[in-house]
Amino acid sequence: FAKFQWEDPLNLESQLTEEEIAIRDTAHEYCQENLMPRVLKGWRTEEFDHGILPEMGKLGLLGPTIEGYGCAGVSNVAYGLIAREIERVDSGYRSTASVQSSLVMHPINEFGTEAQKEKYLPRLAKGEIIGAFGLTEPNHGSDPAGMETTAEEVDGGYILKGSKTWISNAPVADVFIVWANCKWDNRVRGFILDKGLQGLSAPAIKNKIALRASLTGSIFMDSVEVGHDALLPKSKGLGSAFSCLNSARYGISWGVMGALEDCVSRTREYALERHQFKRPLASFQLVQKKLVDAQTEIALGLQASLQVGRLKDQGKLAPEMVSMVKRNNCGKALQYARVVLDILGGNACSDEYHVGRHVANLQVTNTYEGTNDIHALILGKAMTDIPAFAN
Ligand code: TGC
Ligand code: FAD
Repeated sequence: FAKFQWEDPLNLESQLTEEEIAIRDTAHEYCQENLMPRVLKGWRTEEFDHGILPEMGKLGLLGPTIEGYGCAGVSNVAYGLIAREIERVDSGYRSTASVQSSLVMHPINEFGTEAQKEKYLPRLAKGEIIGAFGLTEPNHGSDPAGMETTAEEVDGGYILKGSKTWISNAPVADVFIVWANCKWDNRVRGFILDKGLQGLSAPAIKNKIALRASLTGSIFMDSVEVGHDALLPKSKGLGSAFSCLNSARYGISWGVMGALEDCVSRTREYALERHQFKRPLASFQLVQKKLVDAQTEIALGLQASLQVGRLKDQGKLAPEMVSMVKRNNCGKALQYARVVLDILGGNACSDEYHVGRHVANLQVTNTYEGTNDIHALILGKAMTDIPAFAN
């Protein structure tokens, strides 16, 4: 028999290419040596660390699946492995990176003109500029089809009016991908807005109780005038916005497994060291069950994401597959991070033990990019052909 490795129970390592292992190792080393020492400050102060994206850019971690424009052009599995390593430290840092890669660089690459790609992608890849993605509105979260933001065609370009809320990176963004209902044909399209445009503002939402190391804000568009070159011309309908979510949701399915892995490894070590009733906590059956349940979900969740990643690389992806792994992995990560948190006893309360921070973050990952229940309904529609969310 092979020796059982508890940290990689189903030997995921054997399913990765040499290139994927090298990228994973680079990301792991960077995250543990450079992000981990900064996370408590970021969490406590809600301050954005402007050094981080350029550092990630230097290592090729931003927009890594894109070919050309200074991007690495690696597999979707490699992209997932990067997300897992970043989120092993903090979901907020992963959020910052996945918005940049999947929600800003991806739509520019998919729906933009050559000039837009040349203008934005190399700088986004280097982390010189920061991007944000505005789909959610104050009155339209799970149901973006009802969005109130509009674009009107005028001489020389467009005027955008409306607001977006709960937007990652918005307060520090240099470039905004904003989705608006176009008045001329009532279809949703994407626009690139540069920071500093008259009528455009992006104030921070402060005092969050989760994702504190990543900035979140609103986007207000008070008759913002842009040229024709702001339109992403190949974006056609809400499906274009959703196609960006496929990529980000897929990355999140890997990322949250990284967060849960960190929770398990920290609580396992704690359980081995801490004694009660003259025995290590790890010797109690109830404690072992908590660790085993969580580690089993990690092993299964990673296998599922790996399979979806391989299918994505082969062009055989169905969006419902992404809904399944996003929903399952986010739900399981939240549930089991909460279970192992109990192992810390009173120390669960301290941010220095890190697991409570992951639990708070994982509530958000289970909500954004489509809530757990919305993904259940997407899958329910696929199984029954009846859309439970529609009239
Ligand atoms: P529906 O009629 O189902 O679809 C409208 C059009 O879109 C197409 N489509 C997709 N295309 C590609 N990929 C997908 N996953 C797609 N899902 C749908 C569909 O084929 C159709 O195309 P066409 O050509 O026929 O027009 O639309 P609906 O309005 O009924 O949608 C329902 C529902 C619930 C599925 C959808 O509204 C939904 O997914 N809601 C959740 C909203 C959401 O996920 N928001 C995320 C905001 S961004 C964010 O949270 C970033 S956090 C980032 C971070 O910090 O990491
Ligand atoms: P609602 O849609 O009001 O849902 C509230 C509850 O009702 C949920 O439990 C939901 O599952 C349930 N519900 C809604 N409809 C149904 C239904 N038909 N059947 C059953 N239950 C239903 N958005 C962006 O566009 N860009 C970003 O960068 C971004 N970053 C975010 C960062 C953070 C920290 C957070 C918290 C959110 C972010 N979001 C972002 C927004 C996020 O995508 C939305 O919060 C999410 O889609 C849910 O929308 P909502 O908050 O309006 O909840």
